[in-house]
Amino acid sequence: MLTIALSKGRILDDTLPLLAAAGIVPTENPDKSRKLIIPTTQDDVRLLIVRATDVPTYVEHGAADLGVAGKDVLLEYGGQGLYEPLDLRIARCKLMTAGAVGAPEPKGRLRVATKFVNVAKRYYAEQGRQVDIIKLYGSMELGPLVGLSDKIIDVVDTGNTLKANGLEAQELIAHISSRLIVNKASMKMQHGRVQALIDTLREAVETHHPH
Ligand code: PRT
Ligand code: MG
Repeated sequence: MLTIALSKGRILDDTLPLLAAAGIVPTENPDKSRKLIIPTTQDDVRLLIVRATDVPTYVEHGAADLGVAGKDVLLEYGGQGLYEPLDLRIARCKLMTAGAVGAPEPKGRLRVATKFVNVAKRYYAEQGRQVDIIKLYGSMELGPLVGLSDKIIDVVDTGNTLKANGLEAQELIAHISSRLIVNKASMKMQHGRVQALIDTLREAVETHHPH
């Protein structure tokens, strides 16, 4: 059995056409189903539906052989425990700092609210900047509006969410897209199957999302 971990929403929506090109089609609609394990038209391939931030955990521990995760999630997860053989070029966005429109750059310690705590620490350490990182799990945009923080770090696509909350994007930390990730033991023990799937997905990416 090959198990592929995915999150509902944009990653699932953009991954299904790529999997279909490899002949892997879920036997029920994962967006509608309450099931967390979804069989596919290939008897020996199944999908696991998990939270986006949990995908690397399932794959590193071998509960899934493969997974699809945003580069933002992978940067935050860190570590050397996974292979990342393919950029799927889906769910693209940018990881950015943002602050209130027109707000002056604060003197002294900067307060940054984010769910990307590790990314934030690394980013400001590289700049030699003293910061207090405030961990949030969502609605980061509120931080600067209510005086919780000076800035936020979040992923930005159209910028509409920032704009609707009186914020503006400032520095680019990383361009983001989703990556295929593979468990290290699966890559060894099931090398033929896994490599064949990677190769097919690579071709599907070239067709669906050419450079
Ligand atoms: O929703 P949940 O808490 O379960 O987890 P999640 O938010 O991490 O998952 P999901 O499915 O929303 O996002 C999965 C992946 O999609 C992320 O890890 C990113 O790699 C990628 N992605 C691409 C995005 C966006 N675009 C995006 N726009 N993830 C989130 N957003 C959010 C952003 O956080 C902000 O709230 O959309 C809002 C900004 O969008 P704009 O268009 O207004 O700028
Ligand atoms: Mg979300």
